[in-house]
Amino acid sequence: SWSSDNQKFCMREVLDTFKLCLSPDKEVYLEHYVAGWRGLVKFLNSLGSVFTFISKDAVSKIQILSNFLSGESSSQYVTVQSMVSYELENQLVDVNKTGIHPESGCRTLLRLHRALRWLELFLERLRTSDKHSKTSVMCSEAYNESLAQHHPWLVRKAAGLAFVVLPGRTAFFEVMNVGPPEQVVAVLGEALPLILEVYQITEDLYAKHHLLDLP
Ligand code: 1PW
Repeated sequence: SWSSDNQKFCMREVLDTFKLCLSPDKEVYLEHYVAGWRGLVKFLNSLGSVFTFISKDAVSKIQILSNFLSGESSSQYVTVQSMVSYELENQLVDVNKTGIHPESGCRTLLRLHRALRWLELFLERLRTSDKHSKTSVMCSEAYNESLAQHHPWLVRKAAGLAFVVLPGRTAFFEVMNVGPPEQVVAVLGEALPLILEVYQITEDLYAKHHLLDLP
């Protein structure tokens, strides 16, 4: 997301997009979820070219979901809840792990959902960190606690190498472009509970339908 006046990335706008995800009755709007991820990808890309390897997969997942959002069944893809019902009712999900529906909305969103947990853990560490904390350590701890469990060795290795060259905390805060460190902390403190809620609602929905291990 880019602010209109200076054309710079602004993390506040991305976090605001995730806030828009929740409907009044606590469903998750797919359009805003995807828009939030678009913003995160811009952020990753502005951290440097080593992160393109990480963002590339997210970009392809975003593209798959965008195609559903603008496709002929778009009315079924308004919320994550309606997507899950629609794909399950129409046998569009590879629930038997036979590899017949490799690009279902359900399995595609699951990958972003797992990555959102990583992001949430990382940003929570960042929020409570002090000026001596290392972003690389916070990022890899968050990764090992979450997404790493779903990745093969080679991806874990590559991710670990990318974390090492993450900008330090001060530079990282500057790239986020939300103001002085106190402001970053405040913005994170406001946005993280909402991201966590989006995560938890999705997690509960997927658990209820036994979709958490989709291949
Ligand atoms: C500093 C902020 C960090 C937040 C951004 C998180 C981005 C997450 C993307 C990680 C991608 C690593 C490389 C790709 C691995 C894929 O194999 C994997 N995808 C994900 C998103 O984990 C699994 O997808 P697949 O292969 O089953 O289609």
